[in-house]
Amino acid sequence: MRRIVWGRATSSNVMKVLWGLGELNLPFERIDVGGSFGKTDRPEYVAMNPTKLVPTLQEDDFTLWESNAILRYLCHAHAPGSTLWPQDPHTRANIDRWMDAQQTQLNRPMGVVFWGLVRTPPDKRDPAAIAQGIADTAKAYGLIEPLLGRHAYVAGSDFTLADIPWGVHAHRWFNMEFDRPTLPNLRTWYDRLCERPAYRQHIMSCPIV
Ligand SMILES: N[C@@H](CCC(=O)N[C@@H](CS)C(=O)NCC(=O)O)C(=O)O
Repeated sequence: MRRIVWGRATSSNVMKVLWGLGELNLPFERIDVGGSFGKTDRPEYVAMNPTKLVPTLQEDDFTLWESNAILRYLCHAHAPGSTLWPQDPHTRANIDRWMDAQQTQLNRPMGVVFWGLVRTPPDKRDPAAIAQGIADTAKAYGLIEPLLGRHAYVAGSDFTLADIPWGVHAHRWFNMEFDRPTLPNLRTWYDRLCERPAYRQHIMSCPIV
């Protein structure tokens, strides 16, 4: 089977999939599209992913888009017994909830901070919007801060899919230059993620651009 990840490695949503594949030890190829690489509006890409966004996963003639759905698919199809996404309904629902919460709670404010500090030249920045984005991001991270004081990972004592969407953004959060509100449990968890080979390879080694 030929497995391809379509998407530039600097995209947070592509990073989730690369990290997940690394955790599962699943081989893949990656093709650069999106951002400065373009090509996401070509008919052959739109046929796979009508949102014209990245990532898209292709396994032979099966294609899937939406990063969190791809992570769940990979576990379901290729690692059904994995502790990344256990089959117990309550455990799995909790993991799914935190994956969704990254999209609904964290993504927007983190995007304001990232675009404001990284993708906008200093003279064009809106300091008030960035400050609000930082406060809102800290509030979103505040949802997992107490959990991380009780157990090592977002959904319990095991590393699971719930850690991946939040963990991709944590690397940016701790490595962009600004005055960070203190979230000690988040920091300890981030340091723990930094020990994982797949995190080092796909998240830490990628420039924040
Ligand atoms: N909900 C989608 C969002 C995908 C998305 O917004 N991708 C961004 C990159 S992080 C994108 O494609 N941006 C345009 C581009 O890179 O050309 C997912 O999780 O996969």
